[in-house]
This record gives sequence, structure tokens and C-alpha cells, in this order.
Amino acid sequence: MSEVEQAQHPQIPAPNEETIFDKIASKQIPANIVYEDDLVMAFRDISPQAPVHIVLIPKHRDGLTRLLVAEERHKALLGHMMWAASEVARREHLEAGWRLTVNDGVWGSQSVYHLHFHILGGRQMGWPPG
Ligand code: IU
Repeated sequence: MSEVEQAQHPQIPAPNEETIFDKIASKQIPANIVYEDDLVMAFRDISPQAPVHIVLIPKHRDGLTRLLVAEERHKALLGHMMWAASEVARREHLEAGWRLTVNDGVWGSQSVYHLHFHILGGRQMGWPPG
């Protein structure tokens, strides 16, 4: 399989298959939760890449394995995720600046196929990203 073909065929979970993030959302697996409401949960990344590194997930994946597959019906949830990211940034006092990242697909370095935002802060970010 070529590199491009491989990138087009990542390990996508089946619709009813639980991801590690489903288990965190249902509290089967503990996490350091910093924000939670009916739709989303934010918790500290187990392998932080910055002094503040928080993962924000929809509690119910609803087909959103990755941002690329978002449909019209997901628009309200995606908007809510953006608002929740801003709320987390405020709670973490990231006024000096922060970064919101979505790693999407193989070439985007996505490892968990349950949509999530990375909220990164507490240090100067570089550009371009690696
Ligand atoms: P990625 O964009 O799919 O590569 O990000 C997944 C992130 O989830 C990554 O930063 C992991 O360190 C993080 N994570 C976690 O916080 N807790 C876990 O149990 C697992 C991954 I698995």
C-alpha cells in the first residue's frame, strides 16, 4: 500500500465500537476532568505537550471519528465545542495566548478516532507546526 493509500485508510472504529474517549466520557476510565456539560468533556492530556494540554471531546461520537467526516447535522455540536474550548481557555487563564488543534487522519497525526480538540497553552507556540 502506498503512503497516500495508507493515509486514506486509518483504523476507524466501527459505529458502535467504544473508543478510549468513550470510556473516559462514561467514566469507566478515570481522567483529570476540567470541564464537563451535557455534550462535551475536557480532561488533561496524559502526555502533555505544553504546560496546559487539555483534550476536548464530544461525549457521544455520533459518527465523528474525525473532523473530515462532519455532516450538516453536526454543526451545532461543533459550534458548542468551539465555545467550550474558549471556556476552558478562560478557566485555565490562557489570556497570553493558546492554540486549538485538531489532528485529523494519518497525515494529521491523529491517533484516537473520536473527534477531539487539543487546547494547548502556557508557553510560546512555534509556527509552522511539526
Ligand atoms: P491525537 O490527536 O489523536 O494524536 O491525540 C490523542 C491525544 O489523546 C494524545 O495527545 C494522547 O496523549 C491523549 N490521550 C489521553 O489523554 N488519554 C488517553 O487515555 C489516551 C490518549 I489512549
